[in-house]
Amino acid sequence: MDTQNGQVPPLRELLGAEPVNNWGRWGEDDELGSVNYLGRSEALAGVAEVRSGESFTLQVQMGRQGGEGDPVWPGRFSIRRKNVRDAQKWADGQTGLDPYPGGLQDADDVAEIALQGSTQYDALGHTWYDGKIWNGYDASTTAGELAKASILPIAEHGIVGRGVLVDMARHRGKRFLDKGETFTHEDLQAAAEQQGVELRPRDVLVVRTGFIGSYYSRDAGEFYEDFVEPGLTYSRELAEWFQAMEIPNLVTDTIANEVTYDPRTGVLLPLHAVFLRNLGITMTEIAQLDELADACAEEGRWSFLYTAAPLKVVGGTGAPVNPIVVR
Ligand code: UVW
Repeated sequence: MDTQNGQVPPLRELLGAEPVNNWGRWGEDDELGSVNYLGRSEALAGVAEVRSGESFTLQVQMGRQGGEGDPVWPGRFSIRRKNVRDAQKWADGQTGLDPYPGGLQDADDVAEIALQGSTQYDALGHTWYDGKIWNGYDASTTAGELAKASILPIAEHGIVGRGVLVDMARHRGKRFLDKGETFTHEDLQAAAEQQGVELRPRDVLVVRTGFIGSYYSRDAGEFYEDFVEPGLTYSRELAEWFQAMEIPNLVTDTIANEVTYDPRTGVLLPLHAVFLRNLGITMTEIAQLDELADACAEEGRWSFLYTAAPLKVVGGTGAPVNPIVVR
């Protein structure tokens, strides 16, 4: 790691005094960012990709039984779900379970969830630096709940468009990328070219590393050890490419959408600052892309209708989602 005096530079230094930026592009009140790019013609461009009607859901299971828990960013927890009504509780005569007229019985449950603890959309106000979030709102607006740039405007809008899957793992002849393995926007373009798919402006960019899929076949201790995911790395050219391509949404099968530490400087998650704060690109993490990738590879067809509706959590920093792709 080439850090000056072993120091990790601040994001301001890494991204520059004048970072690639979309602030103000949709007005000073904007909270949607690059999702503004998705309108009727983008939805129709997605619909135009549908051939067979085959559909895929991209969320990982929440609260998987018999495993080590769901894959989450270290420190977060998997859903904690419990029944408050069920056949056993009816049989036990639990207080509060008064019989319904007619004898109908039911099961009911409650859950504590990390809103970023499953496949999820990140709100634009989820991460920041230098005291400013997306569009220049003050970071103090995040106190208690996100008063600005929460997940709500994105959830109210929804995501519908042409999606393209770029399979970096297949491109590199691997089942899944290694910990800390990096790639650039140029690698994405080369992989797309090899797949024979055109990346068009305003596409929802879906990138497969195989990493989340690998969680289910490896030891959880080994998966989390020295936690460094594979993914995109920051360069100014990459930020400019995402801006020029008007990418509204990046979807990956990793927990945090990018290589965990910038390999050159050691900065943690610099693309969270570039995409969410500066460009207003919402990020979808922990997607399960393996089945979709197999189907795309079988037919050599990598574009589709992508739809997603994160939950409408008022003030949320993100929200769980089960995106649906139709091919
Ligand atoms: C962090 O906030 C650290 O990551 P994520 O965007 O994956 O939730």
